[in-house]
Amino acid sequence: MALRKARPSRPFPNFRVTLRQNRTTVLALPTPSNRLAANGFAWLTPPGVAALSLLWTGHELFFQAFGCQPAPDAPTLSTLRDGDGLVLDRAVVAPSAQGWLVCSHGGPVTRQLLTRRLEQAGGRQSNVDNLWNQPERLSKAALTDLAVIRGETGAALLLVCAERGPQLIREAVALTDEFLLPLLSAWAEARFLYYLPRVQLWGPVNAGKSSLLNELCGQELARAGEVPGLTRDVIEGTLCHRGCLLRLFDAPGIAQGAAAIDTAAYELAEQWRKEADLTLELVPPGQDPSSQPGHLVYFSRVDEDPQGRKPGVSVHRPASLGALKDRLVERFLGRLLALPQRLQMALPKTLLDELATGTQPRKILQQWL
Ligand SMILES: Nc1nc2c(ncn2[C@@H]2O[C@H](COP(=O)(O)OP(=O)(O)OP(=O)(O)O)[C@@H](O)[C@H]2O)c(=O)[nH]1
Ligand SMILES: [Mg+2]
Repeated sequence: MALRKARPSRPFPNFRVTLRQNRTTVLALPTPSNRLAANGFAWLTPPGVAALSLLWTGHELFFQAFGCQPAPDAPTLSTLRDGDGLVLDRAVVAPSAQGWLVCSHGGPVTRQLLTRRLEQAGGRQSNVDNLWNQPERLSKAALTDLAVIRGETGAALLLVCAERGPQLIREAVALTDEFLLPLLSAWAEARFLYYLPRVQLWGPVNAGKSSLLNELCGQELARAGEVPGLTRDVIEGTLCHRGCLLRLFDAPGIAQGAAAIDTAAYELAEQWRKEADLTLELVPPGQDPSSQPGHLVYFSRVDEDPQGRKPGVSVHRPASLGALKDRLVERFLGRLLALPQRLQMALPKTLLDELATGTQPRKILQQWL
Protein backbone atom coordinates (compact mmCIF):
# COMPACT_ATOMS: atom_id res chain seq x y z
CA MET A 1 0.00 0.00 0.00
CA ALA A 2 1.49 3.29 -1.08
CA LEU A 3 0.54 4.95 2.18
CA ARG A 4 2.72 2.68 4.24
CA LYS A 5 5.60 2.53 1.82
CA ALA A 6 5.85 6.31 1.97
CA ARG A 7 6.18 6.34 5.72
CA PRO A 8 9.34 8.04 6.91
CA SER A 9 11.41 5.85 9.13
CA ARG A 10 11.12 8.06 12.23
CA PRO A 11 8.94 11.01 13.08
CA PHE A 12 10.39 14.22 14.51
CA PRO A 13 13.99 13.17 14.94
CA ASN A 14 15.09 15.71 17.50
CA PHE A 15 12.07 15.37 19.70
CA ARG A 16 12.30 13.26 22.73
CA VAL A 17 9.36 10.92 22.32
CA THR A 18 8.06 9.43 25.50
CA LEU A 19 5.58 6.65 25.30
CA ARG A 20 3.57 5.54 28.28
CA GLN A 21 4.65 2.60 30.38
CA ASN A 22 8.09 4.12 30.93
CA ARG A 23 9.30 3.23 27.49
CA THR A 24 11.38 6.27 26.60
CA THR A 25 13.16 6.75 23.34
CA VAL A 26 15.52 9.64 22.76
CA LEU A 27 15.80 10.10 19.04
CA ALA A 28 18.87 11.31 17.19
CA LEU A 29 19.25 14.70 15.50
CA PRO A 30 18.14 14.82 11.89
CA THR A 31 20.46 14.83 8.93
CA PRO A 32 19.75 17.19 6.01
CA SER A 33 18.70 14.27 3.86
CA ASN A 34 16.22 13.14 6.46
CA ARG A 35 13.05 11.83 4.87
CA LEU A 36 10.95 13.90 7.20
CA ALA A 37 12.08 17.01 5.33
CA ALA A 38 11.19 15.36 2.04
CA ASN A 39 7.80 14.20 3.24
CA GLY A 40 6.76 17.12 5.35
CA PHE A 41 4.15 17.09 8.04
CA ALA A 42 0.60 18.33 8.27
CA TRP A 43 -1.96 19.09 10.88
CA LEU A 44 -5.37 17.59 10.82
CA THR A 45 -8.10 20.18 10.90
CA PRO A 46 -9.82 20.82 14.24
CA PRO A 47 -12.57 18.20 14.00
CA GLY A 48 -10.01 15.57 13.07
CA VAL A 49 -7.74 16.69 15.86
CA ALA A 50 -10.57 16.64 18.32
CA ALA A 51 -11.63 13.19 17.25
CA LEU A 52 -8.17 11.72 17.47
CA SER A 53 -7.27 13.47 20.68
CA LEU A 54 -10.43 12.21 22.24
CA LEU A 55 -9.72 8.77 20.94
CA TRP A 56 -6.26 8.65 22.37
CA THR A 57 -6.36 10.68 25.49
CA GLY A 58 -9.95 10.31 26.63
CA HIS A 59 -9.90 6.60 27.26
CA GLU A 60 -7.83 4.93 29.90
CA LEU A 61 -7.78 1.90 27.63
CA PHE A 62 -5.60 3.62 25.12
CA PHE A 63 -2.99 4.24 27.74
CA GLN A 64 -3.15 0.60 28.65
CA ALA A 65 -2.76 -0.17 25.01
CA PHE A 66 0.86 0.81 25.24
CA GLY A 67 1.48 -2.14 27.50
CA CYS A 68 1.06 -4.13 24.31
CA GLN A 69 3.17 -4.00 21.21
CA PRO A 70 1.70 -1.20 19.11
CA ALA A 71 1.02 -2.17 15.53
CA PRO A 72 4.05 -0.95 13.52
CA ASP A 73 2.07 1.21 11.13
CA ALA A 74 -0.55 2.44 13.55
CA PRO A 75 -0.92 5.97 14.81
CA THR A 76 1.23 6.48 17.88
CA LEU A 77 0.54 8.51 20.97
CA SER A 78 3.54 10.59 21.92
CA THR A 79 4.36 13.14 24.53
CA LEU A 80 6.17 15.93 22.77
CA ARG A 81 8.73 17.80 24.86
CA ASP A 82 10.96 20.73 24.10
CA GLY A 83 14.73 20.59 24.45
CA ASP A 84 14.49 21.31 28.21
CA GLY A 85 12.19 18.38 28.74
CA LEU A 86 9.13 20.58 29.15
CA VAL A 87 6.00 18.79 28.02
CA LEU A 88 4.51 20.70 25.09
CA ASP A 89 1.60 18.46 24.39
CA ARG A 90 0.39 15.01 23.79
CA ALA A 91 0.02 14.27 20.14
CA VAL A 92 -1.07 11.52 17.89
CA VAL A 93 1.32 10.97 15.05
CA ALA A 94 -0.15 9.06 12.14
CA PRO A 95 1.53 7.94 8.95
CA SER A 96 0.07 9.20 5.72
CA ALA A 97 1.09 9.23 2.07
CA GLN A 98 2.13 12.88 2.30
CA GLY A 99 4.11 12.70 5.51
CA TRP A 100 3.05 12.60 9.13
CA LEU A 101 -0.31 13.72 10.31
CA VAL A 102 0.03 15.36 13.69
CA CYS A 103 -2.96 15.62 15.94
CA SER A 104 -2.53 17.46 19.17
CA HIS A 105 -4.77 18.52 21.98
CA GLY A 106 -3.52 22.06 22.29
CA GLY A 107 -4.93 25.26 20.88
CA PRO A 108 -3.31 27.68 18.41
CA VAL A 109 -0.43 28.63 20.74
CA THR A 110 0.60 25.04 21.37
CA ARG A 111 0.29 24.32 17.71
CA GLN A 112 2.49 27.29 16.85
CA LEU A 113 5.09 26.10 19.33
CA LEU A 114 5.00 22.59 17.99
CA THR A 115 5.17 23.82 14.41
CA ARG A 116 8.31 25.81 15.23
CA ARG A 117 9.90 22.84 16.91
CA LEU A 118 8.99 20.51 14.06
CA GLU A 119 10.50 22.92 11.56
CA GLN A 120 13.66 23.17 13.65
CA ALA A 121 13.72 19.38 13.54
CA GLY A 122 13.86 19.50 9.75
CA GLY A 123 10.16 19.10 9.08
CA ARG A 124 8.35 21.13 6.50
CA GLN A 125 4.67 21.87 6.85
CA SER A 126 2.98 20.80 3.65
CA ASN A 127 -0.35 21.71 2.20
CA VAL A 128 -1.70 18.24 1.95
CA ASP A 129 -5.24 17.37 1.05
CA ASN A 130 -7.30 18.18 4.04
CA LEU A 131 -8.96 14.95 5.05
CA TRP A 132 -11.88 16.74 6.64
CA ASN A 133 -12.62 18.77 3.55
CA GLN A 134 -12.76 15.85 1.16
CA PRO A 135 -16.13 15.92 -0.54
CA GLU A 136 -16.91 12.20 -0.39
CA ARG A 137 -19.45 11.06 2.11
CA LEU A 138 -17.18 8.13 2.88
CA SER A 139 -14.25 10.27 4.08
CA LYS A 140 -16.45 12.46 6.24
CA ALA A 141 -18.10 9.46 7.85
CA ALA A 142 -14.72 7.80 8.44
CA LEU A 143 -13.37 10.88 10.20
CA THR A 144 -16.48 11.17 12.34
CA ASP A 145 -16.16 7.54 13.32
CA LEU A 146 -12.58 8.04 14.48
CA ALA A 147 -14.02 9.38 17.70
CA VAL A 148 -15.85 6.17 18.41
CA ILE A 149 -13.69 3.50 16.89
CA ARG A 150 -11.78 1.35 19.37
CA GLY A 151 -8.19 0.25 19.26
CA GLU A 152 -5.06 1.39 17.50
CA THR A 153 -5.58 -0.91 14.54
CA GLY A 154 -9.08 0.45 14.06
CA ALA A 155 -7.85 4.04 14.08
CA ALA A 156 -5.13 3.21 11.57
CA LEU A 157 -7.54 1.43 9.21
CA LEU A 158 -10.08 4.19 9.41
CA LEU A 159 -7.47 6.79 8.53
CA VAL A 160 -6.64 4.71 5.46
CA CYS A 161 -10.33 4.63 4.66
CA ALA A 162 -10.65 8.40 5.04
CA GLU A 163 -7.68 9.00 2.83
CA ARG A 164 -7.92 6.33 0.19
CA GLY A 165 -11.40 4.90 0.64
CA PRO A 166 -13.06 6.44 -2.41
CA GLN A 167 -10.36 5.07 -4.69
CA LEU A 168 -10.53 1.65 -3.08
CA ILE A 169 -14.30 1.53 -3.25
CA ARG A 170 -14.17 2.52 -6.91
CA GLU A 171 -11.91 -0.47 -7.41
CA ALA A 172 -14.23 -2.65 -5.34
CA VAL A 173 -17.38 -1.83 -7.31
CA ALA A 174 -15.52 -2.74 -10.49
CA LEU A 175 -14.85 -6.25 -9.15
CA THR A 176 -16.93 -9.22 -10.18
CA ASP A 177 -19.21 -10.68 -7.49
CA GLU A 178 -16.76 -13.53 -7.06
CA PHE A 179 -14.27 -11.05 -5.59
CA LEU A 180 -16.63 -8.43 -4.23
CA LEU A 181 -18.57 -10.72 -1.89
CA PRO A 182 -15.57 -12.14 0.04
CA LEU A 183 -14.25 -8.61 0.25
CA LEU A 184 -17.48 -7.38 1.77
CA SER A 185 -17.57 -10.18 4.28
CA ALA A 186 -14.03 -9.31 5.36
CA TRP A 187 -15.00 -5.66 5.66
CA ALA A 188 -18.06 -6.67 7.64
CA GLU A 189 -15.66 -7.76 10.38
CA ALA A 190 -14.80 -4.11 10.76
CA ARG A 191 -17.93 -3.88 12.91
CA PHE A 192 -15.89 -5.52 15.66
CA LEU A 193 -13.77 -2.38 15.72
CA TYR A 194 -16.87 -0.46 16.84
CA TYR A 195 -18.85 -3.00 18.78
CA LEU A 196 -16.15 -4.88 20.58
CA PRO A 197 -16.56 -8.65 20.45
CA ARG A 198 -17.75 -10.25 23.68
CA VAL A 199 -15.92 -13.36 24.77
CA GLN A 200 -17.43 -15.29 27.67
CA LEU A 201 -15.16 -17.46 29.79
CA TRP A 202 -17.04 -20.56 30.75
CA GLY A 203 -16.30 -23.84 32.47
CA PRO A 204 -16.38 -25.74 35.74
CA VAL A 205 -15.40 -24.19 39.04
CA ASN A 206 -11.64 -23.99 39.46
CA ALA A 207 -11.04 -24.28 35.71
CA GLY A 208 -8.91 -21.15 35.99
CA LYS A 209 -11.34 -18.67 34.41
CA SER A 210 -10.64 -15.78 36.76
CA SER A 211 -6.88 -16.36 36.61
CA LEU A 212 -7.04 -16.34 32.82
CA LEU A 213 -9.14 -13.16 32.74
CA ASN A 214 -6.51 -11.43 34.89
CA GLU A 215 -3.61 -12.66 32.75
CA LEU A 216 -5.20 -11.86 29.39
CA CYS A 217 -6.19 -8.38 30.50
CA GLY A 218 -2.96 -7.70 32.39
CA GLN A 219 -4.82 -6.62 35.53
CA GLU A 220 -6.02 -8.15 38.78
CA LEU A 221 -9.69 -7.85 37.96
CA ALA A 222 -11.11 -10.97 39.57
CA ARG A 223 -10.19 -12.88 42.69
CA ALA A 224 -8.79 -16.31 41.96
CA GLY A 225 -8.10 -19.19 44.32
CA GLU A 226 -8.57 -22.84 45.21
CA VAL A 227 -11.93 -22.28 46.91
CA PRO A 228 -14.47 -23.61 44.40
CA GLY A 229 -17.17 -21.15 43.40
CA LEU A 230 -15.10 -18.11 44.29
CA THR A 231 -16.53 -16.00 41.48
CA ARG A 232 -20.14 -15.07 42.12
CA ASP A 233 -20.67 -12.40 39.49
CA VAL A 234 -19.82 -11.44 35.95
CA ILE A 235 -16.58 -9.47 35.76
CA GLU A 236 -15.51 -7.62 32.65
CA GLY A 237 -12.02 -7.00 31.37
CA THR A 238 -10.53 -5.71 28.12
CA LEU A 239 -8.04 -7.69 26.16
CA CYS A 240 -5.75 -5.63 23.97
CA HIS A 241 -3.67 -7.46 21.41
CA ARG A 242 -2.12 -6.44 18.09
CA GLY A 243 -3.83 -3.08 18.41
CA CYS A 244 -7.25 -4.74 18.66
CA LEU A 245 -9.60 -4.75 21.65
CA LEU A 246 -11.93 -7.50 22.86
CA ARG A 247 -14.29 -7.58 25.84
CA LEU A 248 -13.74 -10.55 28.09
CA PHE A 249 -16.15 -11.73 30.76
CA ASP A 250 -15.50 -13.97 33.70
CA ALA A 251 -18.49 -15.72 35.24
CA PRO A 252 -19.39 -18.06 38.09
CA GLY A 253 -18.16 -21.58 37.43
CA ILE A 254 -20.45 -24.39 36.44
CA ALA A 255 -20.53 -26.95 39.27
CA GLN A 256 -20.97 -30.64 38.59
CA GLY A 257 -24.65 -31.40 39.31
CA ALA A 258 -25.18 -27.68 39.98
CA ALA A 259 -25.72 -28.39 43.67
CA ALA A 260 -22.62 -26.63 44.90
CA ILE A 261 -23.42 -23.34 43.30
CA ASP A 262 -26.52 -21.30 43.89
CA THR A 263 -29.05 -21.18 41.13
CA ALA A 264 -28.84 -17.43 40.66
CA ALA A 265 -25.11 -17.53 39.91
CA TYR A 266 -25.55 -20.43 37.51
CA GLU A 267 -28.36 -18.67 35.68
CA LEU A 268 -26.27 -15.53 35.43
CA ALA A 269 -23.41 -17.45 33.79
CA GLU A 270 -25.83 -19.06 31.34
CA GLN A 271 -27.47 -15.78 30.41
CA TRP A 272 -24.16 -14.07 29.69
CA ARG A 273 -22.95 -17.03 27.69
CA LYS A 274 -25.98 -16.78 25.41
CA GLU A 275 -25.34 -13.09 24.78
CA ALA A 276 -21.65 -13.51 23.98
CA ASP A 277 -20.18 -13.53 20.48
CA LEU A 278 -17.98 -16.42 21.54
CA THR A 279 -17.80 -18.77 24.50
CA LEU A 280 -14.30 -19.73 25.51
CA GLU A 281 -14.75 -22.99 27.39
CA LEU A 282 -11.99 -23.98 29.78
CA VAL A 283 -11.58 -27.67 30.58
CA PRO A 284 -9.36 -28.36 33.59
CA PRO A 285 -7.18 -31.49 33.93
CA GLY A 286 -9.17 -34.69 34.43
CA GLN A 287 -12.42 -33.29 33.01
CA ASP A 288 -14.03 -33.47 29.57
CA PRO A 289 -15.40 -30.71 27.33
CA SER A 290 -19.14 -30.04 27.56
CA SER A 291 -19.64 -30.74 23.82
CA GLN A 292 -21.85 -27.66 23.50
CA PRO A 293 -21.82 -26.53 19.88
CA GLY A 294 -19.95 -23.38 18.92
CA HIS A 295 -17.66 -23.24 21.95
CA LEU A 296 -13.98 -22.55 21.52
CA VAL A 297 -12.54 -25.23 23.80
CA TYR A 298 -9.20 -24.86 25.57
CA PHE A 299 -7.67 -27.25 28.08
CA SER A 300 -6.77 -25.10 31.05
CA ARG A 301 -4.03 -25.43 33.67
CA VAL A 302 -2.13 -27.58 31.15
CA ASP A 303 1.08 -27.20 33.12
CA GLU A 304 -0.58 -29.56 35.64
CA ASP A 305 -2.10 -31.87 33.04
CA PRO A 306 -0.12 -35.10 32.57
CA GLN A 307 -1.94 -35.63 29.25
CA GLY A 308 -0.93 -32.16 27.99
CA ARG A 309 -4.08 -31.95 25.86
CA LYS A 310 -4.30 -29.45 23.01
CA PRO A 311 -5.10 -26.69 22.52
CA GLY A 312 -3.98 -25.91 26.02
CA VAL A 313 -3.42 -22.79 28.04
CA SER A 314 -1.70 -22.07 31.31
CA VAL A 315 -1.25 -18.83 33.16
CA HIS A 316 2.29 -20.01 33.84
CA ARG A 317 3.14 -20.40 30.16
CA PRO A 318 3.33 -17.00 28.44
CA ALA A 319 3.61 -18.59 24.98
CA SER A 320 0.27 -20.34 25.45
CA LEU A 321 -1.33 -17.03 26.48
CA GLY A 322 0.11 -15.29 23.41
CA ALA A 323 -1.18 -18.04 21.13
CA LEU A 324 -4.65 -17.77 22.66
CA LYS A 325 -4.69 -13.99 22.19
CA ASP A 326 -3.66 -14.44 18.55
CA ARG A 327 -6.42 -16.92 18.04
CA LEU A 328 -9.07 -14.64 19.53
CA VAL A 329 -8.03 -11.64 17.45
CA GLU A 330 -7.85 -13.88 14.36
CA ARG A 331 -11.32 -15.13 15.03
CA PHE A 332 -12.94 -11.70 15.01
CA LEU A 333 -10.73 -9.58 12.80
CA GLY A 334 -8.62 -12.16 10.98
CA ARG A 335 -10.21 -11.84 7.57
CA LEU A 336 -10.06 -8.06 7.68
CA LEU A 337 -6.41 -8.03 8.71
CA ALA A 338 -5.52 -10.71 6.16
CA LEU A 339 -6.84 -8.74 3.19
CA PRO A 340 -4.15 -7.57 0.81
CA GLN A 341 -2.99 -4.20 2.15
CA ARG A 342 -4.32 -2.53 -0.95
CA LEU A 343 -7.85 -3.38 0.15
CA GLN A 344 -7.41 -3.34 3.89
CA MET A 345 -9.45 -0.57 5.36
CA ALA A 346 -12.16 -0.22 7.94
CA LEU A 347 -15.46 1.18 6.80
CA PRO A 348 -17.56 3.71 8.70
CA LYS A 349 -20.27 2.32 10.94
CA THR A 350 -23.23 3.56 8.93
CA LEU A 351 -21.91 2.06 5.73
CA LEU A 352 -21.29 -1.27 7.45
CA ASP A 353 -24.86 -1.25 8.74
CA GLU A 354 -26.17 -0.50 5.26
CA LEU A 355 -24.07 -3.25 3.73
CA ALA A 356 -25.25 -5.72 6.35
CA THR A 357 -28.92 -5.12 5.57
CA GLY A 358 -28.78 -4.30 1.88
CA THR A 359 -28.95 -6.78 -0.94
CA GLN A 360 -27.16 -4.67 -3.53
CA PRO A 361 -23.66 -4.03 -2.19
CA ARG A 362 -22.40 -2.63 -5.46
CA LYS A 363 -25.11 0.03 -5.52
CA ILE A 364 -24.64 0.88 -1.85
CA LEU A 365 -20.89 1.30 -2.26
CA GLN A 366 -21.43 3.51 -5.30
CA GLN A 367 -23.68 5.81 -3.26
CA TRP A 368 -20.90 6.39 -0.74
CA LEU A 369 -18.49 7.90 -3.22
N1 LIG B 1 -0.98 -24.58 37.82
C1 LIG B 1 -1.92 -23.75 37.43
N2 LIG B 1 -2.84 -23.30 38.31
C2 LIG B 1 -3.79 -22.48 37.87
C3 LIG B 1 -3.85 -22.06 36.53
N3 LIG B 1 -4.92 -21.24 36.38
C4 LIG B 1 -5.48 -21.14 37.60
N4 LIG B 1 -4.82 -21.89 38.48
C5 LIG B 1 -5.16 -22.07 39.92
O1 LIG B 1 -6.40 -22.74 39.97
C6 LIG B 1 -7.19 -22.27 41.07
C7 LIG B 1 -8.55 -21.84 40.57
O2 LIG B 1 -8.36 -20.70 39.74
P1 LIG B 1 -9.50 -19.65 39.45
O3 LIG B 1 -8.96 -18.74 38.41
O4 LIG B 1 -10.03 -19.05 40.69
O5 LIG B 1 -10.62 -20.59 38.81
P2 LIG B 1 -12.10 -20.22 38.37
O6 LIG B 1 -12.43 -21.02 37.17
O7 LIG B 1 -12.25 -18.77 38.27
O8 LIG B 1 -12.95 -20.77 39.58
P3 LIG B 1 -14.42 -20.34 40.09
O9 LIG B 1 -14.46 -18.86 40.22
O10 LIG B 1 -14.56 -21.00 41.38
O11 LIG B 1 -15.39 -20.85 39.08
C8 LIG B 1 -6.37 -21.15 41.70
O12 LIG B 1 -5.71 -21.67 42.82
C9 LIG B 1 -5.38 -20.76 40.62
O13 LIG B 1 -4.17 -20.27 41.15
C10 LIG B 1 -2.86 -22.54 35.62
O14 LIG B 1 -2.83 -22.22 34.43
N5 LIG B 1 -1.92 -23.39 36.12
MG1 LIG C 1 -13.47 -17.48 39.19
